[in-house]
Amino acid sequence: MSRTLIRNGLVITASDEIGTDVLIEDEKVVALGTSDGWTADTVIDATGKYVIPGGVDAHTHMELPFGGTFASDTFETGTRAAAWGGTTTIVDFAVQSVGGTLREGLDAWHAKAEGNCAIDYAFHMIMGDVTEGSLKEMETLIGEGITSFKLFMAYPGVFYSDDGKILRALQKGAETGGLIMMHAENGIAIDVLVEQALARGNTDPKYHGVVRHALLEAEATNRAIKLAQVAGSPLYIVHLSAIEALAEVTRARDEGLNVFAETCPQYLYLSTDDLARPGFEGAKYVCSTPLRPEEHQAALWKGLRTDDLSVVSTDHCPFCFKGQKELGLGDFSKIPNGLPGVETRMDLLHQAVLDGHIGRRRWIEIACATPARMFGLYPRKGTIAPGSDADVVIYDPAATQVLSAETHHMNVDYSPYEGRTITGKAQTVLSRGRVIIDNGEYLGSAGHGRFLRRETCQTLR
Ligand code: DUC
Ligand code: ZN
Ligand code: ZN
Repeated sequence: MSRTLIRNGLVITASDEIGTDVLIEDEKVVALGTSDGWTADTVIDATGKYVIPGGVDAHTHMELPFGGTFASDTFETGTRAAAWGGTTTIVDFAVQSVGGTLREGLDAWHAKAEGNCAIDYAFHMIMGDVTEGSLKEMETLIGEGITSFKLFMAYPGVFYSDDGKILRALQKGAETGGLIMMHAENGIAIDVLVEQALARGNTDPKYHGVVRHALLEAEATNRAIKLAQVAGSPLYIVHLSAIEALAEVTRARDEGLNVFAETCPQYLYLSTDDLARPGFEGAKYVCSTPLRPEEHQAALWKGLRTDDLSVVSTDHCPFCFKGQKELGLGDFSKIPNGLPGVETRMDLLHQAVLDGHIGRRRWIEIACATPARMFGLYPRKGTIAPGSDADVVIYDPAATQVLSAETHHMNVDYSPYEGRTITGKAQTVLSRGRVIIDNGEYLGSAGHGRFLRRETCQTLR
């Protein structure tokens, strides 16, 4: 048995901040307290540092096929980058293709991930084809720890589900405990606006933000909420970016409905000004839902404080500028949708603590504890407590760093935050008791990360 002792740090969880020591045996946290009399093989001095749970990023897309190309991070490169940024669990999206089964999609994702991950991983399932068969398969998958299912109201002809299919999936979710995650944008209306914009010669990246109108996010969010209400099902809205959509979620929650939503750092820190950068630079900022005008940011921060937004995940879906984003030169609708972010989420949210948007415990709540609870991983992940996996980050709240593609570890040739200075950085990262990052050195290995079978949602009211 190996024992690690982390001494003299400030342990921060979603509920507490305590100056205490942490004892780890093999892969688990076994005790918090005063370490007098405790023996250990390895002692980590965390004086002046935070000791926080490893981040849980509940929304990533490693190797996602999209727009004729693939997201540029593999499970190997993407999970390694996550580790550098203090994230020790990802929940990625396996994809059911049209005409295929959930099983085929899940098997393909297991094959991509197994033996390649630096940190632990789990899967949601994208239902690209809601049929009698795939609805039945939901039950089987829940038994295998795939307990959440993403549907799309956008992308007609690719991932899109109509209202009937959505209602059936929500009903199945209500029956089985599977949580439906919704990409809430009215894709049918958006496609009309795309066609009209291109016909007018409006081909630049900034038009991506214009056609994906905030009201079409709000309308879809409202419709998804009503369908969930009819089905008697909880609902989780992914990557919420618009004030108007947040208002729909807030109203539903005020009515007492089990409606939850996440936002992502790009919506908190970037805006349509970035999409409108000169030349083709704006393509670096094309994702869906799109970036919004800057005034939406204050509403999202408020939503995070009031818990109308419960989670910050990344929607990490990187495409290189050269050769991938460039597929949309002359036609914004052909720019692959997605931004990198798995490495920078914990630090950008720590910056939000310093900027006064959220408190320290709320930082851990939205980045670690709630995503773990929402997706059935708590308290194994998302906290530091006896019995939890020893996924622990020694975090230096005073270290400064300049975000840049030159220094990041994600497999993508640009940083959306190039040149931005932020304060705070993971110094040492443990995944199930093993040090995988230490003072600027990667000590992990592909294949250390294990597949996590998840329970059903633990957040229902
Ligand atoms: N949004 C993105 O930006 N990328 C992948 C899929 C999605 O919904
Ligand atoms: Zn989506
Ligand atoms: Zn996504």
